[in-house]
Amino acid sequence: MNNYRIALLPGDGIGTEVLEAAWPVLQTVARQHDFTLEGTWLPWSCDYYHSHGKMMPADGVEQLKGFDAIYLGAVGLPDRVPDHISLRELLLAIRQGLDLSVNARPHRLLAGVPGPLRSSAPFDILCIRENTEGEYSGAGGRVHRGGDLEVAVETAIFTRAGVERVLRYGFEQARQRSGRLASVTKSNAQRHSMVFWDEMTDRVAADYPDVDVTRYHVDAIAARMITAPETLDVVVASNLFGDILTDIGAAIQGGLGFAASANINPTGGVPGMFEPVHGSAPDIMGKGLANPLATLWAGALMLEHLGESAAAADLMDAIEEVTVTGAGTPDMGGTLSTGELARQIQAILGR
Ligand code: GGG
Repeated sequence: MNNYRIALLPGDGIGTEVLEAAWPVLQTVARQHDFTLEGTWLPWSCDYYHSHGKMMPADGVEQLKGFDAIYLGAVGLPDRVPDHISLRELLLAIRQGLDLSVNARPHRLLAGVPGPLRSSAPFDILCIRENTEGEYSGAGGRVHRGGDLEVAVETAIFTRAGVERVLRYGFEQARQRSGRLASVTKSNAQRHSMVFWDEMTDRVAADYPDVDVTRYHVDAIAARMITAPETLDVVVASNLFGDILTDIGAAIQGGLGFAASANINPTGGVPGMFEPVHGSAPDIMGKGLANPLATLWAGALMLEHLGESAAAADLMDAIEEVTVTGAGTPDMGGTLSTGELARQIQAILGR
């Protein structure tokens, strides 16, 4: 029987609530499919920062290498730790430390979820966001702090290896899906990095003559995701552009409560990290209002990545067996709490 060691990082705010709700559901589906999930809860968070002066131990990334996957809730409590510290020292540090170069985010409507768009045309978009460099490289600095001559510089770094590997992953996905790929830049305005991205797209496309490539500027594809999402399939974008586009993706699939995310290193050898796209939502924390579906969907992505495809499919089916009834948390127009919604799904899986 396969046993998978999972690092559980609830993090902050509703991260704890959604992960605590989702974890028993994953254990149930594992039991039904004859494998086990052995969870280790790691308290790395803004609270941890207050008692230790850092978001995770100095050897945190090394510790994570001992697991098969990382299941994360949310990071950040701006009243306690500035967001640029909590995000960079935990979420971005793990992505960069494990070289999780691909952030894959599926956007489609779950059964029964109306979504906000006027058109009822079904859409199924896989956004692939470059995850370790680009605009979030962390390079830059500030001088003359607080003075009239103050300068802030943030340098976006695009490496040939970094751009090529995320594009290549996108082309592989496109090949397995509809054979269509959208490459996103702003190369009319950003004449160095984004022209380079276009050139790399052409270079990689030469190895995938069966994939139909369309180039979009980020503003144009942002509008298209709202007006005609059914025309898009695999979308590959830089770290910042992907971050923004996947919030639009979340919005058109009904909200951030539905959006799941897989951070992976396509070369393997390190654990992937699976998380809801949403943050810690301090305004609703502790109230049982958080939607656990994004975290459960992220759990399905984790099971798929671990090679447990049948369990992942069963989990998604159970989620949709509930959503199709209209039952849900308040953000879905329902009355269920975080735990109640997760337990309904668990009950279906345990049948
Ligand atoms: N669920 C993880 C989380 O807390 N996300 C909040 C966030 O700000 N993420 C930024 C990012 O994905 O780069």
